[in-house]
Amino acid sequence: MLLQATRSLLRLRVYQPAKLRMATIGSRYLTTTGVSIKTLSPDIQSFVEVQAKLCKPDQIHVCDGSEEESKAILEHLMKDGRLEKLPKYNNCYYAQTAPADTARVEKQTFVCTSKKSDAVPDTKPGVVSTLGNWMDPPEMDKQLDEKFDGCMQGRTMYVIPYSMGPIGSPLSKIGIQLTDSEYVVASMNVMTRIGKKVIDTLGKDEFVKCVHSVGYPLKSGEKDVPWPCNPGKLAVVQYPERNEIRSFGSGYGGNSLLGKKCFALRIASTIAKREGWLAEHMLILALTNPEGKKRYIAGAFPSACGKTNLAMLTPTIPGWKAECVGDDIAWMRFDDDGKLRAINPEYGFFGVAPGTNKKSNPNAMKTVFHNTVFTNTAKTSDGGVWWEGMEACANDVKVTTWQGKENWQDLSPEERRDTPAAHPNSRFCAPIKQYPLLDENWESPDGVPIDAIFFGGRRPDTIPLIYESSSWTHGVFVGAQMKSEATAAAADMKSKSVLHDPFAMRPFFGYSFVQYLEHWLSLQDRPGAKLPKIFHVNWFRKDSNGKFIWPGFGENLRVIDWALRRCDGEDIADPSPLGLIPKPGTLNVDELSGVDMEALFKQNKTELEEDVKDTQMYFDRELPGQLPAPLQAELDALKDRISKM
Ligand code: GTP
Ligand code: SPV
Ligand code: MN
Repeated sequence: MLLQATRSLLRLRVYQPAKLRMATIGSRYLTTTGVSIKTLSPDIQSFVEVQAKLCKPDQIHVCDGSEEESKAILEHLMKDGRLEKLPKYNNCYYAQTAPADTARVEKQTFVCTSKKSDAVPDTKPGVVSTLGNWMDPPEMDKQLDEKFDGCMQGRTMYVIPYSMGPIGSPLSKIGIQLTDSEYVVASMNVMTRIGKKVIDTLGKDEFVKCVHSVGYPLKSGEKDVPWPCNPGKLAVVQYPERNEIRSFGSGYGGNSLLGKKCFALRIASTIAKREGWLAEHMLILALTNPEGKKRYIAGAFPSACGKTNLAMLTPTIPGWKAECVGDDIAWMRFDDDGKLRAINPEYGFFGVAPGTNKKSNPNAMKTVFHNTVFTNTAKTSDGGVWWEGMEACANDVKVTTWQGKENWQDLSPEERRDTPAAHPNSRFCAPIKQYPLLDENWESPDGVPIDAIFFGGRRPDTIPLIYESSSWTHGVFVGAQMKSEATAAAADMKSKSVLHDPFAMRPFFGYSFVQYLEHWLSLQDRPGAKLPKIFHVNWFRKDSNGKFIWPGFGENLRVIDWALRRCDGEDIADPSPLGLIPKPGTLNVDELSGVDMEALFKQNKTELEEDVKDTQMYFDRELPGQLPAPLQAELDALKDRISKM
């Protein structure tokens, strides 16, 4: 035992705070650093002990969330060569993942409930659901126990207490993530509120148990690899009935930052259904018009379809103000007045880098060049980063790709197009507090009142720039039939194919889509509920040359302006087969030239017929006989409207 302890001490690579302690974990003595394990609640202590016994880390560190700790973690990552400091910016770092670990992996993501139909709808015989993967909890436990057995050998187990939502807010929820990745600790420190202050508010509250391992144990003396991971054994598993998450084999993004999609969407959506609220894949934005009227909107677009960019919008119509509340996730509850109020449970941006520049998203460019970790972007010889769509580098600057290939700038234009310098899912991880235009209520424990919800996706054809749903039920139908081109945000989805992605939640449902639809529909039965209006937008329609017709980004405000005027009851909408669209001349296109508005609003009968046929087939395959009747009625009504075109 003494030998073990001495070995642990010798291996101690994390910073050595004044207090080094020993704790008995199972039959072993382990060095522990940071906050004393003994000060944690008995429930947390036993959670840590059980997992440490299984994962067999060399030592344990309980995060206190201090500056000093954060610095030490970054130092550690740099010493291991896993992070590189970027001298061009202020306190920014660069990381490269393994080529096999660059995005979420949907096929290996599971929701484990005792009854299968609680996790995924019953599909037509022979059809594999695209709405999530289910496994019986004991079977999954068996598989995971084998994977996790000894998986942290040679590494430190970090215990991260974190709050989703402002610490102490009645709307917030607490998680404890165990991880063997310092990169994950550094990222969680940006994306969530972590540390001792969270523990202090914990009391007897329940917490979500999160265990994460890169799945790459080190034998004694074995040298670590640059980016440890284990893609062959990857599994991202949610147990909603136990408030538990177990993730193995990946160290990047939503696979490993468990507060984000795993907790704030998959687990939280099940809690939300139980408690009568919503946990959604939505941005939250405050907009103030030139008359000074302020409204909040929420928007659900699938991964890499424009949430962060809309959340950071820079108005192009004079007199407007746009302030950010959140860019990815909204937790929404009704208040006593029946108003739906949203909080952003996160504390940072984990944003897509490519496409971001001073014109498309000046506010992101003001936010990300201090205290930020960049992952899988390209790196430049002047100590900075670069990605496709960013302003060109100076002529003498050399570009190294996300895979470490040097002198990318010397490739031919064709080669550069075929082998992008930055991975398309490369991201910045930056504290939200650095955003220059945060809404004054961004951290309000009561949340902000939502007046309109926008659904949308990447639709190169068929779908107009905007249409409005005619009722809450129609709005739920609009969310249910959402489709979008696949993007690089998921590793295993074929890019450019148009997939169904209802409510932008396909990869993030924590419970069956059928029950989810029923839950959404039921909100209108709430006495006194003042429901937001629901719109569908499409920034991504293309012309015959494959070019986006709509300029997008800041210009999207023009579309939202129309929607908000609809919220004010203005008579500016005409019926159309899909829904209400702007009466001619009511969408503000002042100072905007060269945009084919007709092409943006065109509804083509053949295209729409194909589209509804596909939607009907989708429901028949994925949830035969289970689509709530009001939604089938909406689909039938839409078919009827199209047939009359
Ligand atoms: P996740 O973080 O994966 O959930 O993605 P997101 O929904 O936040 O998407 P994001 O705003 O990061 O945008 C993804 C990509 O779409 C980026 O390359 C953007 O530059 C691009 N994009 C965003 N908004 C627009 C738009 O209005 N028009 C066009 N053409 N591209 C856009
Ligand atoms: C998404 O894919 O929607 C993301 C990135 O926001 S990740 O956190 O990896 O899920
Ligand atoms: Mn985003």
